[in-house]
Amino acid sequence: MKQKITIIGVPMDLGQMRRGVDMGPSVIRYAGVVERLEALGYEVEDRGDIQIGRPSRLDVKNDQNLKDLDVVVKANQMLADEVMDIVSEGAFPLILGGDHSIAIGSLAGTAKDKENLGVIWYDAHGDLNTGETSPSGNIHGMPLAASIGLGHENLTSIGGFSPKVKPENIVIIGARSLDEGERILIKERGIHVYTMHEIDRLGMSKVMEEAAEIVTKNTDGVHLSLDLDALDPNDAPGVGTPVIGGPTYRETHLAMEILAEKNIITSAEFVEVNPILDVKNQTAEAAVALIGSLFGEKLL
Ligand code: 4U7
Ligand code: MN
Ligand code: MN
Ligand code: MN
Repeated sequence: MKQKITIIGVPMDLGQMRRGVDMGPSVIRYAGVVERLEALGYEVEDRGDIQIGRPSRLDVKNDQNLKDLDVVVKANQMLADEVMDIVSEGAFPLILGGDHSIAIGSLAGTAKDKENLGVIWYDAHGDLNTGETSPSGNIHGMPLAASIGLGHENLTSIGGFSPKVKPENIVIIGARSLDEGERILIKERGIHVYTMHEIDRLGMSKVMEEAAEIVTKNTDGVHLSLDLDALDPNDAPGVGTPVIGGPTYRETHLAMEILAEKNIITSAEFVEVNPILDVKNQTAEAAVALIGSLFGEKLL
């Protein structure tokens, strides 16, 4: 029997400044995610959305260059608890964002009972900033750093343990916008990164083969964190921080198909879809099509 898939939505937009990404879970549902998975023969439970609080004023930085920290922390704690519960039921957690700050809670929930979680971070960015290195103070640029134990304690301690993942078990794919502090960290900690240069040179197929090998070496599960801004903005225009020159819709499908073939992913999140910036729900529809491929949909 196929593993049950449990969906949880996280309508979070406080990790960055473009309003609208809180509607991500909703538009991904409208694009037919449940129906798509059911058509593949899965039992799907949709638990609805985590309740996100509102700060009295938006985008206010604290003295450590972190915007809306308290509300982001609270939502992530709730998400972590929810994901732990889904995992304990034996279901596959499929998390719909929301901005990428929610990966802190996703990883807290999925890493809880694992010795070594592997992570595929499919993103135009590294998301390895801390309050000290961030040029923006936006927490959606910090979740991967927080998950390896770096940054504000309220972020690193979500779920009650830290770190969630070891740097050597992480592979970033699609990077083309890295800040100075992130570059230093990548080198210091030995994080594996396939930038657009390697994707162009090796091709997506080889990149995914290598990435799959890295994240399954000595690990007991693999989380896929897919930021829709990883895709070229021509194929995914509905994102708050687009960067030209990304992998295409087709290349990203291939990436998902290879992950499906290898059957290594144990939890996944699709984040940063912003319908206000989208063109006819194209980005949400891309997310749903990619989810289909990740769960084994084939053309023939
Ligand atoms: B996303 C940025 F400076 N690095 O920290 C920052 F370029 O989750 C962007 O990948 C972060 O979309 C993008 O603000 C975060 C910036
Ligand atoms: Mn990004
Ligand atoms: Mn991101
Ligand atoms: Mn983004």
